[in-house]
Amino acid sequence: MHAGSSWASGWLRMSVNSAVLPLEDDAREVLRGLSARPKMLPPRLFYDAAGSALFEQITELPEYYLTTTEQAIFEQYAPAMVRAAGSASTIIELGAGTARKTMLVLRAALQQHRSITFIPVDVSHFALEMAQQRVASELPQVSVHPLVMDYTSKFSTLSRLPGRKLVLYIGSSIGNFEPMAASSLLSRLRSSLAPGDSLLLGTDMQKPVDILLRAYDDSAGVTAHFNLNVLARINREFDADFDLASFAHCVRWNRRDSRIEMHLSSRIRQRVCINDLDLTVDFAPGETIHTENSYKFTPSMISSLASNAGLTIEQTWCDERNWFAVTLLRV
Ligand code: AVI
Repeated sequence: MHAGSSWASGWLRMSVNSAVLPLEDDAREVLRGLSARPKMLPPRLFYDAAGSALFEQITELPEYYLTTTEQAIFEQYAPAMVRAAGSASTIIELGAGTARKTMLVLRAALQQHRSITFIPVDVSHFALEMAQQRVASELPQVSVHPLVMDYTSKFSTLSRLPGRKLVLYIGSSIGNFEPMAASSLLSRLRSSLAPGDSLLLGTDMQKPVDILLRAYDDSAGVTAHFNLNVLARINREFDADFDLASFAHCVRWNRRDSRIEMHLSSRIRQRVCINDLDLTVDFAPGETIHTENSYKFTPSMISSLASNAGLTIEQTWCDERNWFAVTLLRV
């Protein structure tokens, strides 16, 4: 794959196939996941347009402390973070979302550099447009070059970007990867950066279980809706007949692996047809589809993640309850 246009010309695009490949990947993963025992689906399937909008709603729920806690850390420490990162003039954000917290970093970077380039990276055009509009209206001095790319599979484009780089990977998105996959992702990221470049990594920390369970099973039912939306997506994209009312949102704390798990539990014995995949799936009452893991970290888990990826921990910033951490890692 190659960048289809010069990075200086605005939007960066991967090859023409990038719009087609994910669908084929989705079909393969739905087939494999629903044929497996226990049944599972990859969490990236949550993020169609409806799922992305539901996730935005989740970030505003009182029970979902992650976003507000991380935001408060950035509000307090963004200037210190940017100083500690050194003289980075190119700021890259993986899984850019709406770039709310990033604005704090960009503002702090502008205090230290007259010219800053911001590269939000996401598979979703929609998220990138929102990020671009926000930065253009609030910080017109920053030059924004959105990059449409699946950062979970490749980083090669990043190595061609000029200047000292600071990568933001925040929101505890790393927590949705299995530990080996998380280390491998960070290690591939490290290989595409140069010595002296750095990464700000946001991680949700272990805390009392009742707080964790409420964050993923909110009283307004938004997270339940977000979880069930994956079945609506499979109905629409693969001509399936999941009856959403026959599945229940189910959240568990897995102490051994230090993670919150989301499942969809079949309320009854039932058979579901996924016509486009020529697949029939039988469910026993109470049988589940495992849809997401969200790892909750300890300082030693962050240390292992960093050392497995060949990165050095330089500094960590936390809120006063130690519920969330933002760690500066150096290449
Ligand atoms: C995107 N990610 C960090 C969220 C999390 O907390 O693991 C996804 C999410 N799942 C349910 N609520 C939010």
